[in-house]
Amino acid sequence: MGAVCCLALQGAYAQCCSEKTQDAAAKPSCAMDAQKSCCSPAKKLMKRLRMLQEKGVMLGHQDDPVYGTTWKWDEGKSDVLLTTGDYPAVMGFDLGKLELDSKENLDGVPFDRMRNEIIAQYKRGGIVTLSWHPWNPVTGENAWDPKGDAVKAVLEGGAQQKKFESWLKKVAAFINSLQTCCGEKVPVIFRPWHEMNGGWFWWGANSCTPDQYNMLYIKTYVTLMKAGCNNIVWAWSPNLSDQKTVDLFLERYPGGDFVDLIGVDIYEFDNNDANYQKNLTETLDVMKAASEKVGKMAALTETGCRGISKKKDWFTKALWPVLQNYELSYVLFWRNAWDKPEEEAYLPGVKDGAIVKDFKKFYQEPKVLFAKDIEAVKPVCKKAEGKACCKNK
Ligand code: BMA
Repeated sequence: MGAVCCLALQGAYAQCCSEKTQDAAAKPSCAMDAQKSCCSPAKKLMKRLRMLQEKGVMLGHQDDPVYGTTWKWDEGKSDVLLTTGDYPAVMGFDLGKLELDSKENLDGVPFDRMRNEIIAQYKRGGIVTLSWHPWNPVTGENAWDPKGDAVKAVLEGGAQQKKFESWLKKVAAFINSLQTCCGEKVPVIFRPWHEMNGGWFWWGANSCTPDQYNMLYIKTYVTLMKAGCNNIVWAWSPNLSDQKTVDLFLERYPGGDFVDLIGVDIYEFDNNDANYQKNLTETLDVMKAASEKVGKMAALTETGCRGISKKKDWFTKALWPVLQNYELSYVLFWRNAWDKPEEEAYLPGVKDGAIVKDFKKFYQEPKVLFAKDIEAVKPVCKKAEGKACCKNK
C-alpha cells in the first residue's frame, strides 16, 4: 500500500472507529439492551465463533431458506431442513444490486425477504454471512466485468468516488437495519471483495494493484464503521490458486486491523474428487499457516461439488476425510440455484437419491454443526464481565 494513503486511511479508522464511537453510533432503540451489552454485536459474535470452533465446523449454505433447484420463495422451506431436519448453522446471502437501489438482489432475492431471513436465522441461534457482487461502477456491467480500471476510479480522486461512496452508504444502511423488533442488532460476517486473486471480478488481480485492492477494502471498512456498523465481523477470502504459498495467499491481505477472519473459496468443478482433495489439502495447509501468521480464525468460505445430485458419497468420502484435519470456523456451500440448476447446486435436494443418504450421514458427524448444535452456545456478556468478554478482539 502507498504509505501516505495507508496512513490516511488508518488515521481515519483511528478517529472514527474507536469502541466508544462504535457503541455510540449503534443507538439501539431498546435502552435495556444497550445497558446490558458490554460488547458490540460484532465482538460478541467473534467470541461466539471462537467458542463454536472448539465444538466443530459449522455447516453453511448460501440462500438456504429462499430457494432450491426445484422451488423458490416458499416460506419456512430449506433444502438442508428437508434432508436433515435442521437448518444450517450458517446462512449466506448476497447484497449484489443493493447498490443500484434494486428491490431484489442479483439472484432475484428480495432484500426485504433477505432481511427477515437474516433476523429469523439470528433468532434461531444461527449465524449469517454476507457477500457482495456489486456492479462494475465504470462500465455498468455486472461484477464479472474486469474492465475499466474500476478500483482506481472509486478511490479518492477517482471519477466514480462519489457514486461508490453512495453505494457503501446503502450497504451500511442495510447492515444497520438488521435488528430484531426490540432494536437488538444482528451481527453478520461480511466478506466483501472476495476472490481478489482471480481475474474475473472488477476488483480482481488483473484489474488493480495490491495497494489499490487494500485501499478498496480499507475504504469499505472505514466507511461502514463510521456509519455505525458495529455488527460486522470482517472476512477476507481469496480463491484457490495454482501458486500455493503463504506469501502469495496473503498478497492482497488488507491487514489485521481490518480483518477478523480469513477464508478461501475452493470448488470441485471437474468431477475429479482426488484433484479436489489435493487442492483442498494443499490450500488448507497454506491457509492454516497464513492464519497462524496473521492471528485470525479461518473458514472454508465457499465450496461445493458441481453435479452433487449425481454423486454417491462425496460428503463423507471426498470432503470430510480432508476437512476433519483442520480447525475451521465454518464451511459454506454455495447456492442451489433456481435459475441454473444443472450448473449450480451444491447441497442435495430432498429427491436427489444416494447423495441424500450420504449428506444425512455427514449431518450425524458430531463435529459438523447445524443450527440446533449451536443455538445454546452463546458468550455470557454481562456488564460486570465487560473486560473479560471484550478482551479477545
Ligand atoms: C456466483 C454464481 C452466480 C451468482 C453469484 C451471486 O458464484 O452463483 O450465478 O449470481 O454467485 O450469488
